[in-house]
Amino acid sequence: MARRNEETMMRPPATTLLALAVALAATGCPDDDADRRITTPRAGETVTEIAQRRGLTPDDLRAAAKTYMPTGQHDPYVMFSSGGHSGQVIVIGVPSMRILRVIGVFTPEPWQGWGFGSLASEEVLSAGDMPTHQLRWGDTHHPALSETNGEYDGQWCFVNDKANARVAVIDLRDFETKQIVKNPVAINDHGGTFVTPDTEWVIEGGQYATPLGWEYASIDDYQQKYRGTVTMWKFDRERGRIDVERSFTMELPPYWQDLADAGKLVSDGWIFLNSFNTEMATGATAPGEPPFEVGASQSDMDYLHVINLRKAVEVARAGRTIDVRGMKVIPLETSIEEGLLHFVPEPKSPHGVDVTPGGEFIVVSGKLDPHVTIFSFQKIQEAIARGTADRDPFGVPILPFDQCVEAQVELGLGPLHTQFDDKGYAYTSLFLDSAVARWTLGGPYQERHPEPGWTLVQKLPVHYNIGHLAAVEGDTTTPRGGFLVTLNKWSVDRFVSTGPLLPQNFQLVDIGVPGETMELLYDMPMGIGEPHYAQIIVADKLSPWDVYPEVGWDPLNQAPDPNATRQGEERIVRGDGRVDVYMTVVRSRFTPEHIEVNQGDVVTFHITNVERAKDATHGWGLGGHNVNLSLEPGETASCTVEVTQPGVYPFYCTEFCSALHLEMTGYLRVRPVEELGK
Ligand code: CUK
Ligand code: CUA
Repeated sequence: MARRNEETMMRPPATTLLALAVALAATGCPDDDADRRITTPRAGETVTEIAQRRGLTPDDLRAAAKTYMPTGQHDPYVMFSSGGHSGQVIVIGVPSMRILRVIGVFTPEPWQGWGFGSLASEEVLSAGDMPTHQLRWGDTHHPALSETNGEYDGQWCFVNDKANARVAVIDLRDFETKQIVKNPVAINDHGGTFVTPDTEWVIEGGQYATPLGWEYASIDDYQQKYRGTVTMWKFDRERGRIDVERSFTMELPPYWQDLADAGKLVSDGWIFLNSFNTEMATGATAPGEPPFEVGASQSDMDYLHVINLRKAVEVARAGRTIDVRGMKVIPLETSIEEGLLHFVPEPKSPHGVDVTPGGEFIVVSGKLDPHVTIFSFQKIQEAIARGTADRDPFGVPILPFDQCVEAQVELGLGPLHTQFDDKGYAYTSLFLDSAVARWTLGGPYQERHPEPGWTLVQKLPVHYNIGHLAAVEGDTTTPRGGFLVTLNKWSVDRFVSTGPLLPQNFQLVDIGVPGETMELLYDMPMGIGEPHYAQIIVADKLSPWDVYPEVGWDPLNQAPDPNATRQGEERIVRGDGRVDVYMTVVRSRFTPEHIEVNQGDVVTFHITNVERAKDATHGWGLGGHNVNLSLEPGETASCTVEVTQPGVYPFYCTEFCSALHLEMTGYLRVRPVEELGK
């Protein structure tokens, strides 16, 4: 069904469009008053007349026909986008570019009751806290869908928090966050999350070097005491959790590790991580000294880190680690001794690192180099076998650039990130050029396209300053092609102004046709933080639940909740300053709806939505207490309130669930201490 959708999306009815094109070419835009063009339709207008009235060109109509999802129809693809400093993950239908859902991850999200009183959400969020204080904000960068054999399997989504070096696990049965782990070694991260082809490991590379384990060290001791990191989080698919005990970190030189990617197929078992500031600049520590911007951009080459993950796992299992705040850390000397880490020079102030679908090549972009550099995995292996006397200041072997490079392709200014399609093309974002470059892969991909390998085919302007880009399953072993979404940082003039803070611009691009035919289709304002990376999955691979499997379900543990309440068994249990309210919810009442407690009581509500109808979600908002729960059909949620302020507090259903939704309310009455005993 969805496959049929895909195909019809790619081929709009040609005859209709041709007729429109002819008609539109013959006339012009009737007037330039945009408002009047919209508000003065005539009865029985044809598509051509509407297009004429609105001043739409044939290209506009083609684009519309490629993106429009008729009412009630589903998108064939789903994009999981990081939410940047919103701290969330945003789920978007492609090609319609409709937001389907925002998933609360690192930042409280009121609609889902995420971090607004629900004990389950507090448990997840507080697991990511610092020992001394709460963290309730995150900066999500790179979502990673779980993979089986290098293909998305639609089961899990991971995402990192750059600000605080945390990783979250989202269960795609209910699209909710189940776990947040705080990295005990690093305080911030960037090169995460990227998964190995069977999701055994979730990679989290560091960013700005700091002393390990959140220690203090003077900036004068940068080279001695500051370190980079990469953490391999072990994912336990059965439990649906990262297993911290079986995870480990590798200590790296104090370069700023940036993006990471896992090898696949021929390069399975290896990890590639690029870096900048191999100059080890320490910034303007005194007036007149060069800022980081200058100091970290001096060298022509930085280092691609080539890591033998399989061997690193053995070394960690053999206990050749030190303990840093409970995390096993492989010391840099051990990595060098065991041959876990090699460097390959990469030009210049690199940003993206992306492994080709078959795992043969590693594509690196240098922000300050107009080329992408393509390294051959096989050549890197041969160079490792050959050995090298060249070492960085920490003793890490540096493989000769010329022995590892396969090709360089000049694309334009500010190349960042690369995606792949099914036709042997690669797509690289050009930040400074504000463009997407389509270029050809060589080697085993040569037969898929007519052009010579390793050549630029087309540059498509985008608006503006593109960061990441995402093609359909474009970083898997089997990319689909079809559509590409560009995640543009600036929107400047693309939308109605909403003041000095502008949305980002997601642009949908048709990449379904080979050659110089990429076509810009649609602008989507993204006014929710600044997304970085996104991944697009075929919608058919997702099989989320319609309602929770049984009434009284605990979504955090995906199991029946011991505090679930059946209808007829609702009750209030009191004792020793504690009150437990076992409540049910159904259209259109709470049972019980009157609860009287004493000032100072600690009241825990265990609320079960007994509905089995799809979409029959209720909310539970309690005035004056910063509490809102979302109760999806079957769900049991709990929430604890310490009632310190006497008064009468209505609670009510926050989802408009039925005709008598407004009647769906109750009172929590808190008797003042002076009244007690009267
Ligand atoms: S990064 Cu933002 S454009 Cu954090 Cu992957 Cu490159
Ligand atoms: Cu339940 Cu409104």
